[in-house]
Amino acid sequence: MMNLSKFARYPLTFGPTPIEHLPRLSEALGGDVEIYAKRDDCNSGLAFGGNKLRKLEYIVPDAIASGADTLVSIGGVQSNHTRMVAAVAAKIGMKCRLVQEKWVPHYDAVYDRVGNILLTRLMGADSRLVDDGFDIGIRKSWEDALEDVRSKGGKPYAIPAGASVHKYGGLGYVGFAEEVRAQEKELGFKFDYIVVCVVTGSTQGGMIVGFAADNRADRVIGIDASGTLEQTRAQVRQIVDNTAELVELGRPVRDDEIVINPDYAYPAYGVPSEETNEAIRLAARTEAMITDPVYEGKSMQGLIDLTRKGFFPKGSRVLYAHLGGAPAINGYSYYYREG
Ligand code: 5PA
Repeated sequence: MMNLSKFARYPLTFGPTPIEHLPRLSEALGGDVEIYAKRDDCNSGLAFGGNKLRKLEYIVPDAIASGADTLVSIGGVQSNHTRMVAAVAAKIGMKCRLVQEKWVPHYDAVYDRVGNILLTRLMGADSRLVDDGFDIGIRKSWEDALEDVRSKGGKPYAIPAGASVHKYGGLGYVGFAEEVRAQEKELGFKFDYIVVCVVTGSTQGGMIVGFAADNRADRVIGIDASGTLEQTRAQVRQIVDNTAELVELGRPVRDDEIVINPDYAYPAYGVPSEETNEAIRLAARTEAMITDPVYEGKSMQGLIDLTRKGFFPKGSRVLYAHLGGAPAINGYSYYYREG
């Protein structure tokens, strides 16, 4: 019914990620819904891990086969994705050239010194800051970086923002769905909903294809953190179609199986609202689970608000996909100076 195993996979993660019950958070939200987290934030020993490694496991074999010597990618100043590309380059012995754009109107004094970008530099990546603003699409600055590597005699391998519109970008999160199904068998129950942050789209896109195989793609609730809903939705659609064909899902995915909630992305990509910060504090204080102000804090905010509003019927089991991203919180210290 679906064929993921035909694709080469280069292991970068520890293996299946744990599913953790969050009883104190569930209780704090009224106790009518049981909340669990799948800890993809703890998936690897490579530079704190996160969702990008699942995607990159299916991209690295193609990069190696291409004969490239330099991975080239793009993100914001505090991009988790570029941290992960830098980590993978170090691990497989390639060079790494990164374009880091001013995606976020945020001005902590050390924003471009700490967290993700600090780790990225530490791992030896050639990281260049440029002035362009937020856009999840293919960027000129990225094309320029590829050309720059070529002009210096290097052989670049191109990885787009979030590893999303890469032909194999969606495969990793098809694997996530297969992993959840196997874990559900052991747990003896199935999750009613999965909550996941969405920006460049291949995390949720892959999950949608993976869960379409047992007809519950519409239970994957994407929480938009991009603030550019139409573009993100169109990109998810494209990734779903491409990935469904690759793994031979055997049927088209309907539009109503792609669920993205835009209500928590305010005030802007990369900027937390007061409610985002309250969500980050609640997860930290009930479960010591650290979420960041750009991505997981917003999906946590969505999870909390939807639970309080009664969106999930009483007795539901909800799986929060924790995709990583905690290092960025260091670039936002002013918000949390009193906790
Ligand atoms: C990111 C993305 P997608 O981009 O696959 O939709 O995933 C959203 C997401 N959570 C969710 C975390 C921790 C993320 O890092 N990060 C990007 C980055 O440059 O880091 C691609 C935007």
